[in-house]
Amino acid sequence: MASSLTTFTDEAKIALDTLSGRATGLFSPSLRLGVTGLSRAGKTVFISAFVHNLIHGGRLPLFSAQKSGRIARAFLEEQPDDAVPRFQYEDHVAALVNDRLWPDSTRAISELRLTIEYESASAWSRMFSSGRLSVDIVDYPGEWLLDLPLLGKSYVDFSREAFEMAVLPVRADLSQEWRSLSAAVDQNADADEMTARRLAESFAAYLKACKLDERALSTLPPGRFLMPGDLEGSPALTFAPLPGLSERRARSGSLQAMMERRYEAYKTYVVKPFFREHITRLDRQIVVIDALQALNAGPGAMADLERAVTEILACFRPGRSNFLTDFFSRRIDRILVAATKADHLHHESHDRLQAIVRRLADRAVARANFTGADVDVVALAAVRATSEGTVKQGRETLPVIIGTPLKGEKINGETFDGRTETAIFPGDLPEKIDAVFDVSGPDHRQNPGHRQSNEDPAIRFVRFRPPKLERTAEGVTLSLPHIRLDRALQFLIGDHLA
Ligand SMILES: Nc1nc2c(ncn2[C@@H]2O[C@H](COP(=O)(O)OP(=O)(O)OP(=O)(O)O)[C@@H](O)[C@H]2O)c(=O)[nH]1
Ligand SMILES: [Mg+2]
Repeated sequence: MASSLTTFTDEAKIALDTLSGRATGLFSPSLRLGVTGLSRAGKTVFISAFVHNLIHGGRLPLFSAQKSGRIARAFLEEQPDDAVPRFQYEDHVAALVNDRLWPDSTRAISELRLTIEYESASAWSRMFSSGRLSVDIVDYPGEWLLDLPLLGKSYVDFSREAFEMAVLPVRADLSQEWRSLSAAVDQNADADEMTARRLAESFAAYLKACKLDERALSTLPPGRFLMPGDLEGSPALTFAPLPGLSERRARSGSLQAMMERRYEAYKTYVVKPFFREHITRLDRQIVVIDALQALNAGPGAMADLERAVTEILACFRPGRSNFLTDFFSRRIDRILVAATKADHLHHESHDRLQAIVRRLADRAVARANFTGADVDVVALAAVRATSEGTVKQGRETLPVIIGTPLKGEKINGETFDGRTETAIFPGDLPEKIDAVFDVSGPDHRQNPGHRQSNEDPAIRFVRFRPPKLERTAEGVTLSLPHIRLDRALQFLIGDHLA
């Protein structure tokens, strides 16, 4: 009796929660905005700048609610999900503004609720809208998203594809050690924990090596091998693909059977809950990419970035798999693909960068056969670390960018101390964008993996410290400078404040 009573109250409570959730939703609408991208792409900096500019009334001429003075205030509120870590906004902003340091890498999911009080532009909407919008911002690793395709793949498929990717010229040398280790094991031998661990560690080391700066390759699944979160060392993360598997059922008790079971556990306990609890509840999505890094590494890295964006977009395609159709409770209607760090280029190149991202996103949309949401692109800098100027060199006047390179950064043999401002000529992006995608071009054929360090990259890429913020006479720091962040805001939330 007692237990059925609990069941009843639990159920009633869930029903009530849902009802009251709906009711509050009516009076104070909320919008769930997903922010994703591969590691180091710029998610944390983007969210910090997004929130900071709204709270502090930053200069946002392309964000119409702000421009027309209709935003009364924006402030942080308690987030709706108790079990998700909070996005540590205050820490990130303190690092950026006070210490002029970039925030630490975050590597897991986090959430923040920003509430905006505004006045609608039309008298009609003013009568019906609450004048409040809560934006729930969810920051999560793109690596985790790239796991979705695993749901439709058996362990044998996963293994075969992993080996196919590993022997491609861009990865062959990096995967060498793992492949030889795999070749030496017998998948039919008795399952052995140490063998499983050695293979898993070697496989993870190969996946990590692909991400190193000079390769700049995008990620291969399983995403948690790179971003384990709290699952590090669990059996669901201790498996690896095996070579040359047939479709025949693995012998029970064999190494293959063990690996297969763990692969299935990874899907059940890691991939599915993540999608159900987080991805299917999103309304809008921004995918942050580091296109400059890929451009610098050459067409192979660009092709790889395009593959990752294609797979990411495919995850948001409604009705993709039975699993997702069952769970999508909301529908994502807008997706923004944003190339950040545009402040590494002179403004003359910003439109070119945007054109490159447009091409990449268009191809990804076509390849993912994606419909159902508006996809837009932007080249932006969430935090602008540089200013612009010109330098005379002989008769020529060169456009330069001026900033404080991070301690230890090097240009032409000079190493910076993290305090000295310097002007650098960043280089131009090519006018004809075909070349940057052309994996059959001479640039790529000579060197399919990556540029040699002695080759001149497209852009001279130095990492700068965050900017020094101006203070007013009253000692108030002004908002964080940016490039086209307002355009991103307008696309992502502008229509909800109209
Ligand atoms: N100049 C400049 N650098 C940026 C900008 N955004 C990000 N960066 C650089 O990119 C690095 C990574 O940015 P994060 O925002 O931490 O990236 P993330 O996607 O959150 O990375 P993880 O938390 O590791 O997944 C920063 O440490 C900066 O060096 C920007 O707008 N301008
Ligand atoms: Mg982060």
